[in-house]
Amino acid sequence: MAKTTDERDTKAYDAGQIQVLKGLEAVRKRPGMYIGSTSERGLHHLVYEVVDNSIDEALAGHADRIAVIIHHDNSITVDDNGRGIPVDIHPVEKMPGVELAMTVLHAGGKFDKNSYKVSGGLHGVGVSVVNALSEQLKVWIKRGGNEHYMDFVRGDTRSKLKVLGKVSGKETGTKVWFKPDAQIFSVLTYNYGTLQARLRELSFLNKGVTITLKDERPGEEKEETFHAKGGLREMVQHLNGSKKTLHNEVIYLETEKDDIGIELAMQYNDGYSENVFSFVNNINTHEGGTHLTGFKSALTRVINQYIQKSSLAKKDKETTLTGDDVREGLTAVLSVKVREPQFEGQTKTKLGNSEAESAVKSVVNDLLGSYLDEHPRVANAIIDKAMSAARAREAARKARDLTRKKSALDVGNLPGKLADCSLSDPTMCEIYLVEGDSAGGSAKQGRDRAFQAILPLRGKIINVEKARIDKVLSNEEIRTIITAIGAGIKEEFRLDGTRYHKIIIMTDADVDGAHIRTLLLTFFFRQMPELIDAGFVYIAQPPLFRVAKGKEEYYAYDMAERDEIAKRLGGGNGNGDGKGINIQRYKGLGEMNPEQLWRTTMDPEHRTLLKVSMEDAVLADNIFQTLMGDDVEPRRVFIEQNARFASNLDV
Ligand code: 0RA
Repeated sequence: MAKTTDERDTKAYDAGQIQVLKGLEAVRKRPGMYIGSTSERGLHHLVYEVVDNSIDEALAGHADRIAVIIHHDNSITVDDNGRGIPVDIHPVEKMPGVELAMTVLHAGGKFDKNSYKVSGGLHGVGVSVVNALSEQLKVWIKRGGNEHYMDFVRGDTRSKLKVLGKVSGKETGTKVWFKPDAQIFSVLTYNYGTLQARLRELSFLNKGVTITLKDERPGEEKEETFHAKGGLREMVQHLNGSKKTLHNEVIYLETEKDDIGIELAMQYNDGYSENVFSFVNNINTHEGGTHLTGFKSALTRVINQYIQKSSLAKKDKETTLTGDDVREGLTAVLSVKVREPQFEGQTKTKLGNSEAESAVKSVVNDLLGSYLDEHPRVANAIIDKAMSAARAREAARKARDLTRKKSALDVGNLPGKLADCSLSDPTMCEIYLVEGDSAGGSAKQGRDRAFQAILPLRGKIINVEKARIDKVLSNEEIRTIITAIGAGIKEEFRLDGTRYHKIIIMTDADVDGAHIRTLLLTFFFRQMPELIDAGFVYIAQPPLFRVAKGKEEYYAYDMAERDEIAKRLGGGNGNGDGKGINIQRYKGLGEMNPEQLWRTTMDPEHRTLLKVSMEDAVLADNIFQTLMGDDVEPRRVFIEQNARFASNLDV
């Protein structure tokens, strides 16, 4: 058969090069397929991809230092002291190893089959993807006594591999510099904090590796070093921060089982939440998976077994602790290294390998079991905590049954303090949660009783972040609120059960008022987040000043407005004083009579309400943690600066 021109041209390339063209063009055409997005996330992903390669060298025992630099033009350098990417000609692909790695998709495995590669899964698309998506990339390799150099433009080789000069034979490493392509990325500015968080995490996850991050951008200059001699132990200490711990030593194990590397660190604090993080090959498995299941079931089993074996069982022999009980106050990080991870789930962050479950389960059973035997004081502290969690769980169940019964939409069961409205259509109805009995009284008199209900709250309600659920539910004010709203809480919350579509928090404009408001918002956030999501929670805005002249009176909601009104009333002399102008500063809601309260704060025609939004639940959670955590100072600052999670909305 006669050869066509096309076939002859094709033959002029070798197989490897054809793949080059096809491969990297595909990456540039559909970058999202390889790095997830071309916005900020994707931009940072480029750095992680290169760093992952260096981490692989470290895990194979050949590198212990990785340096990352953000240059003035948002180009990046990643430098390591590993073996250096191979530079010899690949026997099949007929090009230097480094060129193969940089220009062929998934070339990694082609020249190092036996090494223990753990990066993979989410990242692990290969450094060639970074090359394809960079306007320019340069690589320096110290290997075999020479420094080699090569560079690329948008994935294409610009200059062939060359030797720059001699180095000492012991000196090895790889340095990659790249500038993300403005034709590809919509965001080109690196966020120091994002890189910092990931590099710090990598240092915890890869014990002993020193990672530095340097920012050279004008005005941003800084440099940090991340190094965790104790690995995950230090990560757990970092996570527990200033919390009070139940035992000093972080419980730690590191081993290998069935070819799976397993590292676990855990420490209990006296709080009520569970903070367990899991990783597979350095990737955060947000959705958990088999490894996490193995850990959780072993933990529950080991602790229950310890109770059975010890005399504790006699005291409390009915108790079988649940997983939730034994994880109350637990901070733990589990990291496994798996050769061929199967990632599943919505965001591909759930491990599917079944062998990981049995390996982790058996290791935690054995090693944690003997740890507890050898450390009875630690064991007892943990068991005390879990036992009291179990008792609280039981008490909470009873309390919940009680509120559930009471919350039937039966008017007879509504709390006595509630002045309910006469309409019954929830979409028309609103409830004011009012600080104090006296303001509550004014609100009851001033309201439009057709659609406005008033619930006065006495004193401060309980801090729901610091108290356990049973205590929260036994608090009188809290129970009253739950019953009045009528939609239940937590798992049993039903949005369509809510009796009001506006739940309006009305507190004094002082620090105490801000505190009560914060406590209420924390309560809603923790117990009825759906209510915030639905946009049903509001904050009333009472005026701060009354400005009057003779029979004319106006209300001002801030000082600027006060001065403006005073100026107007003052006949244009701008002083606001004298001339019979009376300025009253409201210190509390109680200083307003019912009529004033209605006109300024409750009348839908004139009032301003702030709608509480939860656009970013994670951010809200952080804010509440800051507010309600153990540190007093940030809470004080926050309260003084007022609610940040409320967005202005005229209703
Ligand atoms: C394949 C084989 C060998 C090293 C590497 C890849 C390697 C890649 C990168 C990327 C960044 N830093 C890196 N360091 C090493 C080693 C082959 C050998 O020496 O036997």
